[in-house]
Amino acid sequence: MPKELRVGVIGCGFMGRTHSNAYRRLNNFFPVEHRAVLKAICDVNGDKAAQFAATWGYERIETDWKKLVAAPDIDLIDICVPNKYHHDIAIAAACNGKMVTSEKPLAMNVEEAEEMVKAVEDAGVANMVYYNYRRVPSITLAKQIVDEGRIGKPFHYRAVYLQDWTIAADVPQGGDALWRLEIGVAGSGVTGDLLAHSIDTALWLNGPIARVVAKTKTFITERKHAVTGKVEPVGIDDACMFLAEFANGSLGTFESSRYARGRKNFNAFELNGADGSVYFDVEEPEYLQFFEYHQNQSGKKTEPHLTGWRKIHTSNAEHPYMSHYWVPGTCIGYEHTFLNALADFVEGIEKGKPAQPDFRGALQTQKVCGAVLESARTGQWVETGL
Ligand code: SOE
Repeated sequence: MPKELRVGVIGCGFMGRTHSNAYRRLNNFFPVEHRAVLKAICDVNGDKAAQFAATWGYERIETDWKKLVAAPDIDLIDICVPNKYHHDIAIAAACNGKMVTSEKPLAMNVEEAEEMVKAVEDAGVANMVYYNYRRVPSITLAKQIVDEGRIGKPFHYRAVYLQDWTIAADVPQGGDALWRLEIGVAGSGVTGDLLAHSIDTALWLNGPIARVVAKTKTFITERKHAVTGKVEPVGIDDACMFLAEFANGSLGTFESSRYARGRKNFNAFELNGADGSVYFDVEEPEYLQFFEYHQNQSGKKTEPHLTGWRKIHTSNAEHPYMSHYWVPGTCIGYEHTFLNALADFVEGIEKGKPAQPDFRGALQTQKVCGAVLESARTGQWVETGL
């Protein structure tokens, strides 16, 4: 008899959908011991929850998250609501002995994140934050290449994450669809939303960031509130750029904006080391580009006439996660990054090796975001404390 993993998901938005899809597909693709059971979906709007439950196959709905986190038929609470609610839900769930997973960023700020780490660790419950881009096979392959020592001494890390959906001045802020623009609900703008992904990937590939200096910009300073209709100041950062110094001595540049006309979800990075480089951009997610100057196994330099960037189609069974899917040469998509993350989480429970980033891991990203925002306020270099 497979063990059951009875899930209660809180939030019916974009992330509620990506996570629900992952639960539904888990046992089709990954040979884990647990069977995911979509027990309950929670949203304050009961009609919305009922519609969502019918679409995704949840057994029941709940409109009060406080009831769900205490429900005896739930093993895992999965937080897919706006950032403002992560802290209270996660702590209540952990206090009730539930496993907890959450969408990124972990919290509104470092203080909240630290309290959440303490709660899950005191309760001894499994936990993870969905930094899903780590589970793009090409990015996981980049990690493998770095860990194999093929990049050599790192010099530069370069990340950009660009979108363009807030350029129009008449886009409101707030409400179900546009809470990412409301400071009191999101905590920050592109820093916590987009750069948090870039930072998580950077920490994973290139180690701790020691210090940062940042500049943020809010291009449109007032927007109508989607619910109240009142024109209110905009408190989020529309764009953020920062310089970073990694603990390993390499230098980083990070750039993010929601005003990069034409860019819908351009999440890219490059790492340059003495022996090689890797480059990825999510508009071509099935490729990882790798430049090898010096082969680490043979110690030989690549022959000059063969030197060049390799564009690796990450679709062989030997590539990360791909043995679970189709035949070589075929691709997987955005939704599978959540499925891969869930599979890692469940395997982590089964093997007693927690999937990363857990809450403590995600606290590192939160600290870098906090330092970036502080630096943007003060104009000074800020130590991250990592
Ligand atoms: C923002 O537009 C957003 O939906 C992020 O919140 C997600 O984390 C990102 O992956 C796609 O863009």
